[in-house]
Amino acid sequence: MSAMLQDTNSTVVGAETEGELTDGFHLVIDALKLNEIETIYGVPGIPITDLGRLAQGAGMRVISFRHEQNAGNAAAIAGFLTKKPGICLTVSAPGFLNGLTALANATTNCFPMILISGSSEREIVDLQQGDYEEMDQLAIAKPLCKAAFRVLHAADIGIGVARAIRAAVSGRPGGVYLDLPAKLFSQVMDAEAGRKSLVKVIDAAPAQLPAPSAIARALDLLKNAKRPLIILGKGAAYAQADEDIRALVEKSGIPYLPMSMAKGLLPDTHPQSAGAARSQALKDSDVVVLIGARLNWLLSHGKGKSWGEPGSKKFIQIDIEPKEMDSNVEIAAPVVGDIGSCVAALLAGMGSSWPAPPADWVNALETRKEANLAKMAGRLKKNSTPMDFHAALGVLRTVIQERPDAILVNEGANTLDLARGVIDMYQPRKRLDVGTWGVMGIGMGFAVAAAIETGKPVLAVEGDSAFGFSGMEIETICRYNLPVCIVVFNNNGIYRGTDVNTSGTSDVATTVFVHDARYDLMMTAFGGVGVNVTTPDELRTAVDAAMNSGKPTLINAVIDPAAGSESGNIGSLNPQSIVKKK
Ligand code: ADP
Ligand code: TZD
Ligand code: MG
Repeated sequence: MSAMLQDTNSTVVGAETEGELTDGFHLVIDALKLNEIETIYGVPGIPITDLGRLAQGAGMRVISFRHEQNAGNAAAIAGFLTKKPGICLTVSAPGFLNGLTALANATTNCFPMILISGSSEREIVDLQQGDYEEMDQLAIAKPLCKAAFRVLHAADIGIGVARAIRAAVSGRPGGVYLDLPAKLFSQVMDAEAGRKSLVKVIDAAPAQLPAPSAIARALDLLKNAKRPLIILGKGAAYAQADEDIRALVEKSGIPYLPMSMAKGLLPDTHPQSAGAARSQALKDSDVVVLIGARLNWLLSHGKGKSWGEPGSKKFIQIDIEPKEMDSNVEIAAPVVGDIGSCVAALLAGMGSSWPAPPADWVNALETRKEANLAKMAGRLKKNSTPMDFHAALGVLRTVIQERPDAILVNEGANTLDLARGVIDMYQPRKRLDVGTWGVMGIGMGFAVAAAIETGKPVLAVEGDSAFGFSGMEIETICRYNLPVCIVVFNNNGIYRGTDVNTSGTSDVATTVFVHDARYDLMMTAFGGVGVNVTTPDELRTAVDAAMNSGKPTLINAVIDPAAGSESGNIGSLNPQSIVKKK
């Protein structure tokens, strides 16, 4: 059937070559380039095949994936890493829907991205007459992103792209959908008029200064705290105000906790890090400063057992989104603005001397931290066969310690939760993971974009289930020869590989995979390096070789199938049947 369909080809020579006419294809590319967007992540097909082709021809980096969800995840994390919207380009209906999960996830995580999708003809879609890949994409995207726009006329491409960029990065960042119907691409207009129609966005994410009264209120509360705590979230990592955030933490002397993707904003080995005394820090603190972190499920909504006695806590919250305040509990001192401006204002307001937090509080956390770290050190050294999670993670902890500029991508359940605790991070925005939703499938998309956007080596630590969601992109990694080392923690399944089907039929249990699978052999199929390892020493040798060579590598790390626990660290969220049927 597809042979009978004609792809939409540009009938016009580019504006640069003839200087008279331009078309929708070229205007989209020119609009992106004018706004310094240089990379597109996507999957080709009708009606955007030529858009990718021409963008590549015009000097953009166009990275073709095997599935749109992975391209979308790549775009989203590119946005997080660069503060510029990452671009994902998809075909109509099914391609669009495949990209939509990533768009929704980006919005949930406050990552700026733009999903640009081709779509079918409006006249036919709106009358539901059955066009090729017919779907009312704009209506479907709208509730899942920050903003959604459709462009019908070539002359409006410039303003459409500009609106999409501004919507993605201003205020709370998030996902934007841009709908470009097939007919738009071949619309022709005068090249000079086309050039004039383009818009270079001025100050896309304007600084938002906090009110001086809000800063004074926050400092007043903080100064009188007996057991203050700072929590850094991924908004703080995104803001790229690294120096000032560090200065605020150090000048105040207050213990801090990094949320998962804020690890490394200050090195995890920093003396003020309370990461290893997290439970006690949350429970016993009296004034908590949230910097770019929401009081959502990841912080038990700011209340309940993990936060100690009801009413024992006062919150100072720094966030760009005013309606984030009081979302779960009362915020005693809301500081609304961008983190760079807010932290700078707090620093200025602290003056030249600031009282150190009470020593008994700092010492109590320090004692707990040392005890917990000592406990963990013993577990990391275990040399059991098969390896448990800690034995394998002890190796990867050293790898990152020795290569602090490498980027760590991490997903899974046990593989995620234990790696987060074990692997110290030393630099900002080096840990990329499942984020607010705890979504599986970000792995290979994040790994590709991390390598492309930063040029740094990437270590992707993946549960065997997690890896499967985006595993086909190892071909993409090999195709672009990216310095990505994937370590699959292979415990034969989801959480554990030891579950039993109680029905007596021959099907395996629902959480169990093929035993002793060799994920490494997948990598060799595409010319990458595949290694199977069963001991910490073998793991160490294989990861070192991969990180040193920069060659695409997949290491199948055999993990004891009985070592994990159901749902990793969040078993308490997992409803389980208490009714036993005969
Ligand atoms: P974590 O999961 O690490 O706790 P969240 O994703 O819950 O972090 O919170 C990130 C918060 O940071 C969001 O509420 C978002 O509005 C905020 N944010 C993102 N960028 C900025 C910025 N530049 N300035 C201020 N707040 C920001
Ligand atoms: N689907 C999606 C998109 N996201 C999810 N989070 C899940 C399903 C449910 N889920 C988890 O929350 S973790 C996980 C799934 C399927 C996989 C855990 O298995 P793993 O990790 O092999 O990746 P461990 O190390 O075996 O625990
Ligand atoms: Mg597993």
